[in-house]
Amino acid sequence: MQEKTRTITISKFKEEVYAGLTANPKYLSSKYFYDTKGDKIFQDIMAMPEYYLTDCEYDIIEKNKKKIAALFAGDSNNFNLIELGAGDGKKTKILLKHMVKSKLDFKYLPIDISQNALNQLEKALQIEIPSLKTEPLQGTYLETLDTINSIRDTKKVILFLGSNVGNLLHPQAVLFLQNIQKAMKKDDIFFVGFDQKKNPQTILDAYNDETGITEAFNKNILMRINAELKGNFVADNFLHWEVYDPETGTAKSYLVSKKAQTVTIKDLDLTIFLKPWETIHTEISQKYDDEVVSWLAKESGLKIIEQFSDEKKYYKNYALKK
Ligand code: AVJ
Repeated sequence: MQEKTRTITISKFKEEVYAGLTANPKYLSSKYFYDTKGDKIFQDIMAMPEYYLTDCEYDIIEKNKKKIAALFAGDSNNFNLIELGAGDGKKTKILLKHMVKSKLDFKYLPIDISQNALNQLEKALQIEIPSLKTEPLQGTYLETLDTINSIRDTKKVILFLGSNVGNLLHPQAVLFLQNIQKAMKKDDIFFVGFDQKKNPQTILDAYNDETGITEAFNKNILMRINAELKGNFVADNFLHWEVYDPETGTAKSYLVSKKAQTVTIKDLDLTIFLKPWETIHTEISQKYDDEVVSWLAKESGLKIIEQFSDEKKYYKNYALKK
């Protein structure tokens, strides 16, 4: 990463950590889960049997790859496939392989907040699909919208898999989707995954596995503050706590302080005091149904043109147009 970008990223991290830990109630943003260690833990999450999201979406893409590829290509002979939050690209690779085999003319532009994830993805793609044209881009979704916006002459297919939109509450999700819509032209396609409402226990289990992988993922944000901002959080002094409200479809993650404790973060010149059982809210994982997805689409000026689901109806991918 360029030095300038890195400085900006770090000061943003500092700023947001400061704001969150001095707020009442306290919070930290889940976008900071993804450092090298966090990327690795998230890969472990995706491989857990409880975390059904990845398997469902993998299934949907595998079973429908022909249809999806045809939908993406339409009658254009050249397009850009832009992926927001590409991560390790496990699911996208099925599509990429199929599309390259079908001789579709396209370029793949993976975007991710984690430079580490992008480097690994690029390396893997060079080996697995050497003829694929790739152009990785580091940044948050919002930062990279500008780049997406600047691609005007070539057809765009925007991928947003993994129910990543679920990290946003509805009002922010609408703003985000409106920005996507503004960056789209008539023939462009937005292909997005929305995890569906289901038995609340299934959802709780996905975010509260017995092996403690999700716990380690949640606590990794504290470890990152320790490493990058000279903090002294003690992971064992916190509980990983997950709640799911079946009425709103909102799953929320917390770190709960097990006792009265002080934490100092040197680089922020900050000492915070946590009361026993005080919370730090770290993540939202919103769940959806067709009605809510239709509402989100309408609010952001998009139309659902097709949808795909797994057999259990746990998860859905929707193709949207302007
Ligand atoms: C990558 C945001 C889709 O919310 O399901 C997994 C992240 N957090 N386990 C999700 C996550 C805890 C995940 N997203």
